[in-house]
Amino acid sequence: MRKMLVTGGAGFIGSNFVKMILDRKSSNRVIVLDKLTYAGNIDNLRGYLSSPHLDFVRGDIGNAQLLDLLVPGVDIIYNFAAETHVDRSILEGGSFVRTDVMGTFTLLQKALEHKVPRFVQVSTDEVYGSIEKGRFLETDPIMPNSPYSASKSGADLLVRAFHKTYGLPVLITRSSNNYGPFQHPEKFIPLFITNALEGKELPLYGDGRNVRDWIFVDDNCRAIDLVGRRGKPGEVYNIGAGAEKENRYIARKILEFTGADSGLLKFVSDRPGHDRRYALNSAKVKALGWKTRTSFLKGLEKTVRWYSKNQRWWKKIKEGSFSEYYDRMYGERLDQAKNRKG
Ligand code: NAD
Ligand code: TDX
Repeated sequence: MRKMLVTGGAGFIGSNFVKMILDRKSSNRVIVLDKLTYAGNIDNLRGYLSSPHLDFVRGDIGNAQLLDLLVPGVDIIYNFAAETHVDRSILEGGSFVRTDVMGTFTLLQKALEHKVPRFVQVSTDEVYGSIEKGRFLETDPIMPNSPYSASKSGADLLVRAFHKTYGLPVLITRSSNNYGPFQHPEKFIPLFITNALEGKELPLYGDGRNVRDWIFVDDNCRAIDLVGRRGKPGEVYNIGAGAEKENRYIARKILEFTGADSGLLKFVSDRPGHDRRYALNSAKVKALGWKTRTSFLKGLEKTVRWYSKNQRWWKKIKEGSFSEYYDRMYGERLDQAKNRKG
């Protein structure tokens, strides 16, 4: 029996990961530690909370006393917990530094103190910054451009330092943009799908030609699990599906799949410091035996279907404090877009 500590296990990727592990019906025991911030959602683990293989603890990865209770005897830590939305990091970066940098530091300290044999840091391709041509390799320098990616980079550097200095057996995964069921509707794909389903405008930043390398969440979860089991301590693994798409292409596909009016698409003022393009070389994780199973259009169709069928899940989120955030982030931008036309 392996005992796993999964932080951020009530978020989008973390909850998909935990459910994948529990669905395997092995003897593994999973402890989820999650603060349940605005982005964390206990509903994401519905149907699994009564499992004898799962313990859910609400708490902060920066709480050293709590970690002293949870970490002893753990075989592997997967650190998914983070503040994750670039736009929010532009409005207020403090919580990103506190959780992504300081929280990870506390978790590393406790992993070291309690001699945890494996520590997987779930990082992102955004730490590399933007690339015009070609694809990032694990050996490329870190050049973050947003307070979010700078905080994740800080965490990556601490993780590396704990390996070099103290020999902590760490692994870092850097995946590209995930999409799929249970993603918070603040992010691009679920925001556009749910707005389209509600007949609301789809606010596309800048010229809509920024490129992200999209990966279906299940594919990333399988890769993270593989790196946790077979990866080499001290190493970084890129995880990308090689599905590089312009945002405007995705927006149009979402309009097509939802059957919404194409007039809903609005070009609004750009995100400050907006990275133009992300693309990853994932040969290293492929050499461990991983490959993608879900193509982009299949994954997008599946995702549109999931959001169409699970309206209660996302309406509950959108009707809450999210609406204040939405007005702050998009109100003026959408007004300006209307005035430009008029
Ligand atoms: P998410 O925002 O959906 O979930 C984050 C989870 O962490 C939430 O459940 C939240 O409650 C929890 N959390 C936040 N602060 C915490 C704290 N101090 N202590 C304990 N729990 C806390 O994010 P996600 O999209 O699922 O991302 C998960 C991880 O994957 C993050 O580390 C993110 O940087 C990384 N990542 C995400 C993507 C992506 O496209 N979504 C891509 C690459 C890497
Ligand atoms: O309303 C929008 N309009 C728009 O044009 C939003 C929310 C986004 N966009 C654009 C910005 C990006 O070019 O869509 C693209 C994707 O945006 P996000 O979903 O905010 O993702 P991104 O900024 O690329 O960061 C994501 O991928 C890497 C995650 O949020 C991070 O947590 C992850 O590390």
